[in-house]
Amino acid sequence: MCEGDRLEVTVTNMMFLAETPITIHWHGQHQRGTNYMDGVPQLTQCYIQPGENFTYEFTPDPAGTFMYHSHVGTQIGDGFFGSLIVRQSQSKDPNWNTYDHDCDTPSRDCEFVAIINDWVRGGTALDDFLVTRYGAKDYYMPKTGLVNGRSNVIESKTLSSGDQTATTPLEVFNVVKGKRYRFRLINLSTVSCRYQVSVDFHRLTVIATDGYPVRQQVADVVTLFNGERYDFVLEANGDVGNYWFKAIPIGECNVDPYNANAIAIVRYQGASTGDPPGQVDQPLTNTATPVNVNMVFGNKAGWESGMAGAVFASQLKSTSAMPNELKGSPDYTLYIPMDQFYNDPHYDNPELYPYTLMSKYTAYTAMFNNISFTFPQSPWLLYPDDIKGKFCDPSSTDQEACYEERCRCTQMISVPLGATLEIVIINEALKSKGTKGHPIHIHGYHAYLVGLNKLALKLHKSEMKRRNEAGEIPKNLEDPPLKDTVQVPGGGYAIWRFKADNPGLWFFHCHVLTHMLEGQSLILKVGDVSDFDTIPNDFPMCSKSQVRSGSGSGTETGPRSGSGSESGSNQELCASSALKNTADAVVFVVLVLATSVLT
Ligand SMILES: [Cu+2]
Repeated sequence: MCEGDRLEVTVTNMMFLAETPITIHWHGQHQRGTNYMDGVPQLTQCYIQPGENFTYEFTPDPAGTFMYHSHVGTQIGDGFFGSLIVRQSQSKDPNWNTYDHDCDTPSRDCEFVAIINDWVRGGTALDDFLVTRYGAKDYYMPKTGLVNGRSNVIESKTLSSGDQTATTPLEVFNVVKGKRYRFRLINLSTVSCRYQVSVDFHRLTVIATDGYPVRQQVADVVTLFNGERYDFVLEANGDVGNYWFKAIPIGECNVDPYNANAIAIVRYQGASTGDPPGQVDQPLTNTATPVNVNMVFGNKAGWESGMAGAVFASQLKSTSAMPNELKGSPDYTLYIPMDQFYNDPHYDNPELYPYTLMSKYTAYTAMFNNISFTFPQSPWLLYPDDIKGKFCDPSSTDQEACYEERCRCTQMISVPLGATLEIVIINEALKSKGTKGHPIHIHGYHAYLVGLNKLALKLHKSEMKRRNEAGEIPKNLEDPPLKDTVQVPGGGYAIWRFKADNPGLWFFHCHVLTHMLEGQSLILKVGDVSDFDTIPNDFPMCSKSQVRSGSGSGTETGPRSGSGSESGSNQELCASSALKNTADAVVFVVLVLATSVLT
């Protein structure tokens, strides 16, 4: 769709058999004025129960590469997602001239979307999740990666037939020699699958991340962590032929014998329809020192730990300067430490977790501020009076005690509307095995990534605070990139700056779904309840009789459910790829009505 269009999507939950509720989040969209359309269950809306409808309506902002996905459980792992591409006019896109716009055949608009994800073998219902995550890891780990829902080996998700596989034709990106193509990469993995993307013997010019443009950065490999997007331009300047598009996982998706490679084909016009030559397990490049944009940090501290060619996310440059009001001392600096413990006694209580497969103290529990998040009993945005005082923050918990025993509560951090913020996310890695990084996602905002580094194998919050207050942390306060998701390395930090000018309740969480579910989440409350967006009168409350139903009651534009098709006269011009179901397990029906406005 185009910038300025209105998006209206009616979701019908038809998962009667699974009795599973759903919601949809529009990842990276600011929802300014429409906090209640953000799709976080038990925070901004009620669950959409089987048989119920919900209509999301908002004007997408900002423009760029985004996606929609379920925000319930690990439903993303079943393919409950799609891309949301918001295009911009020539005058507004600083990188407009880096790619072509006249690819008449076979790709009309010289653009491709590539959603990359891990195909998690285990079921994604909570029971299966617990058993497989904490008991039968072999079953749980992905052995397959997908590009737009396709792979040459897709394993069955059924427990009883775990060895069965299916194949699909691979995704093919058809190009014409001499043209320049914009690729929009999205990582929607469930577990901690970081993907290194390359196209054999082609260089990639990175032009945007998380929807926002950056100055051109040439790369041979682009790494994406869960929830991230990178846009690059591929110039079809090779010999006519077929080339592998490779998304090679690192981390827990690439531990022998698990290898969730995700592959596709870049095919030149005039080439055969066969597979490209060569192996798919490592990038092939003509460059002596390959450049890896957003490369994962190694086990040593610092940027200089033997990683030639690494360009970290914080080293990308925005195409516009950071506002002056964010360059000075911020009104508030929030230090948010995180870690993963494995000492939760709850997991060994058979009344709470009746799974004999789980052995003692094997369960990781991810958290912020040593607190595992629990969802409120009802969506606070809709029922602010119901649950006053039922929140916690670091000051209301014994932080030292929480290092030893798991603390669980509905963590909320409040900041005044309009304040300038610096959020220092610290991956302490004090107790976690290894030094796993975490991709942290913020709702409602993009923030300037002014700093990112790995300082040590372990990094206590107090040490990070001391260094930051002493001015020892290098920062780009001129033109840092805007991000909504950032990978924070183990023993390292990421520093975000932004103005808290979007009031409401915004989820802030790790985008590794298993970590999010364990409690690596919190609520950022911006402003007071009186500052929040007014909830429409017909907004569904958590009572079945009040939920807006498929009959069209309470709607102002007529019935919205059920057809499963797109409509709107501008679809062909602009919005045809705005909503693209990319996996075969999508289980809902959408009706999209997109209308262009005068621009
Ligand atoms: Cu995490």
